[in-house]
Amino acid sequence: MPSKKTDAPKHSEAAGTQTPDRANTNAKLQSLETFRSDATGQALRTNQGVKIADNQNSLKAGARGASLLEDFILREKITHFDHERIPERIVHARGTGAHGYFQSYGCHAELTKAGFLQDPEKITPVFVRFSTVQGPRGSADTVRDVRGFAVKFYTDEGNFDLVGNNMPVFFIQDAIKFPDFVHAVKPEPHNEMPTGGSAHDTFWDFVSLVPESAHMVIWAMSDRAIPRSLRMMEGFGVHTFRMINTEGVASFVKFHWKPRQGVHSVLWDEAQKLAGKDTDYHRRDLWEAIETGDYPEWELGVQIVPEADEHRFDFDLLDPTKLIPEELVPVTKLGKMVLDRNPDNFFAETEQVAFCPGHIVPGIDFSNDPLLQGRLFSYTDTQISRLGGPNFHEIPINRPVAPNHSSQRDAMHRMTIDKGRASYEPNSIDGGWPKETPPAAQDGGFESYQERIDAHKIRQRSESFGDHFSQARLFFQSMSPTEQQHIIKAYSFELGKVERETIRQREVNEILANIDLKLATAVAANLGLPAPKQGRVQVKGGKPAQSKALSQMSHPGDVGIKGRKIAVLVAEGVEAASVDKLVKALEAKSARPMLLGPTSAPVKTADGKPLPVDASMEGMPSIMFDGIVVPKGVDKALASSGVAKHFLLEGYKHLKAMVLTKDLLSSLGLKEDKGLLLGDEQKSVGAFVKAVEGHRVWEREAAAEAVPA
Ligand code: HDE
Repeated sequence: MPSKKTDAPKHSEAAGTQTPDRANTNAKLQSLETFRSDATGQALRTNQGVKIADNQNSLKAGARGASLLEDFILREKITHFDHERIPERIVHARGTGAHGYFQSYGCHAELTKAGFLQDPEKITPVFVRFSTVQGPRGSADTVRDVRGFAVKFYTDEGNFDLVGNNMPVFFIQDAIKFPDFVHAVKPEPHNEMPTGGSAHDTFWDFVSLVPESAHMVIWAMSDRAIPRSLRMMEGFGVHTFRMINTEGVASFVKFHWKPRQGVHSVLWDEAQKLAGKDTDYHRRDLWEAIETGDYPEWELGVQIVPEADEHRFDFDLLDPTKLIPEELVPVTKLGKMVLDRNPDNFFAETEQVAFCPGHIVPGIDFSNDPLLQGRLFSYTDTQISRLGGPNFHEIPINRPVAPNHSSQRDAMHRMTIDKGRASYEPNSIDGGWPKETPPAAQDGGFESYQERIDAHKIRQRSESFGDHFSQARLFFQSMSPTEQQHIIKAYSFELGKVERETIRQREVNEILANIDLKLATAVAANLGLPAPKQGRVQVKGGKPAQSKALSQMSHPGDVGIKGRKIAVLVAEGVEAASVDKLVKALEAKSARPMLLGPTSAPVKTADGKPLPVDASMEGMPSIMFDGIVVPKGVDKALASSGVAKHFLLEGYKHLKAMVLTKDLLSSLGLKEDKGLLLGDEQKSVGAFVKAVEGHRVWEREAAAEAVPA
């Protein structure tokens, strides 16, 4: 049958769709990785290499006898098991990773001397870890939260970690407030609730008292916080960094990742349901996309500001609660990243990967952003307790591909056996090796940007960090009406879960009223609070007044419906030819159609043959799909099934593109619209594909309100 198998192909099959160049590079990289262990054809042994004859029974005095302490096989196995867990990350504990590569679009020598940005022929391996922030390792993927977007570039000059998020700003301006912020957003200390969300008193207490958080909080209340897929998120370096060329000329840069799949979200109702029905929704989506060869792709770009223009803006480039509107400084694309290989082992790779914003290479440097400066310390520090000592750079996933020799020695879990007698520099005993490389040499050593500093040692927030509302306002006013409504609903939902009325009122009066009075009034009404007359803060209102790039609607992507999941509902009596046509048409567009039946058993077609299905409608509800199509011959069977009707009505409510038959449409009581099409498969598929490309049928929102959830 034409249905695409849900059993994802194995690695090697997916690799078959890679370009020969890429397959070679992957094979070469993997052959260097001698630490990857494959037990196929190997005997079971103890950790000391002794072959094991019986892995079913411990050693006892007689078959019913007492266990014997001398059973070193039992003791070794249980001891290792007892220590299998390591501490999860204090934030960003829930994550998923993938391997891939980065390729520069050209030579960017004018901007930076970083080697991986000089040559379009060069392939730089990367490992990416996406994450949520608040929840523990086992929490749900689709909670409302910021997403981590951390990329490790294994460059020839050492590892470069771009440890960003899917939102371009942050909650606080100074690292000293980070523990306070994290304590406020994490589950409350007395009862460890809620898991994975910010809808609780301590979070809203903190952010309503700290106006610098206003901008990031409105991003977190927007659809950006409930992505449809990790493949459909933008990424941002957040802080201002520097890039430096061979002449020593520096520019300020802000990093951006632009997904070719577009920037899309699920609806809040879907997000909540998915958290229960598929906790691993994002993880699974990324994994399956890579296994089936739909490799997600992002373009790396930078906004470039010459050093001389540092003070050109009405905000401070060093303030991490501000973005540079793309209308003021457009994004220059430098290269692309493709994720094309799933990890072999979650723990060894995704869990043990250790990112640090301080991992940079020649040609890249920091700015004085006080949040970034704190991060430079924090990440290495946290790895020492999480990964058990300072040798975590020797764990395979963290090892640079560049050679690494130093006089650092010993410590817990040291893997390298350093030869030679001199573990100090300078030395004459080992010929002076390893030696420094002057920055001016070919492939020179790292040199910090020589920034002149002449200042008082002082604890003070710069006045230029003082405007907390202009960009939050810019964000709200740049949203489409639909996106604005979603933001109003998100604040209302979250604040509705806050027990203390003083906190709700404070957020409305002291924060929202300063962002936008319409927003504050609507949220106040939903909470039954008096509406504020005006904001208390005189907001400057920066330029521009609107930034189109902030709206997700401006990022539809350019890969059509590639990798989108489409449900094809089948039941007894289905016309096989109709299914065939639909599936072929969708596959021709690189979408992923799946046949769903009343159960997981094959259904009988109109000509009496069994048609295997991929899953049942209950097992894979409509929230897991981007569109729904109904082939011919199943009207009656679907109209008389509660599960099928729920599937279709829920899909309609969630604004999915659908192809239905006339009879089914009227028995569901729905009306045709731009994305609800009547099939004949052939005529409707073109319009259906267009509607899926649009992600959701936004025009349907008002009509869908009336349909029960
Ligand atoms: Fe992090 N952050 N962070 N953070 N962060 C961590 O490092 C920290 C910040 C981000 O997939 C921790 O290895 C401080 C901004 C990501 O492994 C920790 C401050 C941004 C990840 C830490 C910040 C991030 C982390 C926890 C304020 C976006 C996950 C475990 C000064 C630009 C990386 C770990 C992964 C992880 C500290 C603020 C992104 C505790 C002190 C701003 C994507 O070191």
